[in-house]
Amino acid sequence: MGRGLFILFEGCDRSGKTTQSTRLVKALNDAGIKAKLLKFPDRTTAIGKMIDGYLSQKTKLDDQAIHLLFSANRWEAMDQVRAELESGTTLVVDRYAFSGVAFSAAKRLDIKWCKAPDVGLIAPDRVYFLDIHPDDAAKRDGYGEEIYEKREMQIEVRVKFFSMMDSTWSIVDALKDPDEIHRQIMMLTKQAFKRHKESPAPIAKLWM
Ligand code: FDM
Repeated sequence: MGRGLFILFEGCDRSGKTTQSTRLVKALNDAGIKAKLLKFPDRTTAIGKMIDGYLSQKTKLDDQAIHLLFSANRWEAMDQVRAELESGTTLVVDRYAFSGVAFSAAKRLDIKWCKAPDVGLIAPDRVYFLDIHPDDAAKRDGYGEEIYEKREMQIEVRVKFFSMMDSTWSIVDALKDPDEIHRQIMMLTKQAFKRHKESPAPIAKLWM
């Protein structure tokens, strides 16, 4: 059996990543493909709890310090991620290093500095960018509770995401009907499996 695929969902807040990543995992499992959902930040670890305190505005941290904690929160998961992929499980991930860079660079940290701690993480096979304008996202439920859910910040974050896109990314219109978005994502994922079957690629490293 070959390795699993490493598939990311990225996007601004309230773009529907959680809904769509959950649906993708269920659909893959229903089709007999071993798949699991991961989420970053993983707020359950010791590092994740510090991140949660910061995001929910209970504690304050320097921009640089929180950036490094987000990265550390990914690194602490890498052994597990590699083991799962090698055992044939496809991992669907709700946010990853691109969120790390987009949010910190939106705060005016240097983009090269932002990327550095995540260099060498496992690289994604595919990235689905659920694109929504922050003004539309602001109309959705629950918006505005966490530290970054502010219009100016989200607009800047979206620009930073666009600056990092390459051929592994697909932009999905997050304002479309959720069923239609799911169908589009399933189609893209089937194509990714087909390509990987025809020419299997080893697990690669990010930004190297
Ligand atoms: N976020 C997320 C970052 O600033 N850096 C990161 O590396 C990651 C993974 O944390 F505002 C931000 C993005 C978002 C917040 O988002 C947590 P969720 O997806 O709502 O938990």
